[in-house]
Amino acid sequence: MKNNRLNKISSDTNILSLDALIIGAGFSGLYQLYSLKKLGLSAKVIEAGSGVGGTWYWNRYPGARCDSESFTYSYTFSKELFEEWEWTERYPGHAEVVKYLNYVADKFSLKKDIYFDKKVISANYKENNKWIVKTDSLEEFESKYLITAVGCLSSKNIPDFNGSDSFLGESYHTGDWPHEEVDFSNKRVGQIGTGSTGIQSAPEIAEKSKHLTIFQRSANFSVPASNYPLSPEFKKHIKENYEEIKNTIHSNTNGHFFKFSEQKIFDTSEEEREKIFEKAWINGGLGFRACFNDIAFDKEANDLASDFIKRKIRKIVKDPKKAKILTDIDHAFASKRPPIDTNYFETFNKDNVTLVDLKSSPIESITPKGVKTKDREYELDILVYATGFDAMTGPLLNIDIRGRGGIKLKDVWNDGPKTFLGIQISGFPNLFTITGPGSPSVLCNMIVPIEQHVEWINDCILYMEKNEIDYVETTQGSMENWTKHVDDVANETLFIHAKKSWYYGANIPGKPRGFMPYPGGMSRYKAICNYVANQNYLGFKFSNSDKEETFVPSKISVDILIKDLMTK
Ligand code: NA7
Repeated sequence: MKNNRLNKISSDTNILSLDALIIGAGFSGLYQLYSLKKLGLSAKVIEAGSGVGGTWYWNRYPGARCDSESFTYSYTFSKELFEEWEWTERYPGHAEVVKYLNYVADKFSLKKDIYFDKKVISANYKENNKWIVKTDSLEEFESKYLITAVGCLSSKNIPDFNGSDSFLGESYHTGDWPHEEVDFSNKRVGQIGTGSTGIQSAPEIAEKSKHLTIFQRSANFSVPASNYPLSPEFKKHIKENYEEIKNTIHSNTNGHFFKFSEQKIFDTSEEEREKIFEKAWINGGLGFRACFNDIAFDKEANDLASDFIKRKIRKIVKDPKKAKILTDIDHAFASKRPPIDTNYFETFNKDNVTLVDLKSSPIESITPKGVKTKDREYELDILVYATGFDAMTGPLLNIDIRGRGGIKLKDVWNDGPKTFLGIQISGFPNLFTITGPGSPSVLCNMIVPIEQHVEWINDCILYMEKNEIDYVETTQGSMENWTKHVDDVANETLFIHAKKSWYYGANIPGKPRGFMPYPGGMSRYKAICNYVANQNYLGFKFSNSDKEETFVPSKISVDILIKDLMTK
């Protein structure tokens, strides 16, 4: 294996020279570091936070909790790790996830290879097969491979309201929550946003504050999480069933343990249907949408599920005016990311909670005292922005990434993100983007695509090192075909009934619209990736700096490959 760049400081400069540099120390970055070290490569991670955790390091708002079940939100690459870690609840809270990642980092001695408190500001590809990476503390690194592990939901979105800076109270974005406890006692709190995050934080803030005003622009579906402490028997069961759990989540279409029912909604009587919905509601969680085979695919079936949830909301929320605002939902169930909650709708029955319908009375400005809508001003001590993220592209475009000939990623993605498999971008050799746009990532239990991506990238790097290849780069055609394929598949799904969602980039003014994650399912995606690798990396080209294109891409075009695989 070619390995002549180990940890050496270039003699003429102060640049640390590495085989691989990884940006981000969350789930992706930690596993990528572990994997590359196993290959014997020199690799380091640069992380903006002071600790490991990535998204979970920053998202520590009240109620922050994973919506994948804990036993599936675990790495499966190490049986020993899987068997020795014990989750305490059905869904892990943010502090427990951070604890888990610290445990992983310590177990595999990863922290010594992580630079904390450093933010990558630029990454430039130089023609001599080197990426030059700079941080905000002005260090420079050079590496053959650059791997972004920056997460999909890590670039916060703070809407540009008139007078945003004028508020004299405290204001926080949920995705950049302070490490010190925020004291809500006796405070009048305003929360803008009712997505997955706002739905988690509102009940907790209402509990702790004098008054909570929830500003809702779009009503949202939510299903009870039905969280509970895990029993000793269940913990034992998890440890004893590592293989089955691993195989199930890695072969399932969404990376979760639950499977979609075989039963179709219109094959059941009304009475039977109601019973099935009721059982799924009590069981709670993301599995609700799988209680019938067709909720996620057939609009009429989906309408029945939507109707069931709306009836539940009306039953829970005592004030019919509030219930009306909360059920005025403009999208199909699960066509936006479906939140799961603990007492969200019940929160609106509390005397100290006000619901403001921004549809009828939009926010006009943020004032020194609080929030002014068309109808009135709400005086606040604390303002919480639960306003989401510049998803998938934001974390990458926050870094000034320039590829071959100085071409800027920002310019390449001017009309919307384009990748091949979500993993590579033409013009950016040896750059791998874990869970980039075009990967299934955010549509799945994230750990599953993360492990798959890291392993695929590792195999590709191993292939290159064994064959003494200097660079790998996807082709423009592969990228165009894949991006079109992602869009075509999205057009066949119910996602088109929520074109205002962040999946389409619609939450960020000026962001190009296009469905970003791959909606064809994790199992199909994995089959495509494996096929690509088995065909000597079909859709990619390899070459050496001294020899032009030693490896020629296969003649089979990627669209033929996709068509072929889609019919299997
Ligand atoms: P989301 O799902 O993007 O939700 C953001 C919320 O903020 C949503 O209710 C938005 O209303 C609202 N929002 C955004 N901009 C505005 C403005 N300008 N005015 C009023 N309201 C606004 O982000 P989350 O953090 O909740 O969830 C993101 C993911 O993180 C989630 O799927 C989990 O995987 C973790 P809108 O619906 O756009 O009308």
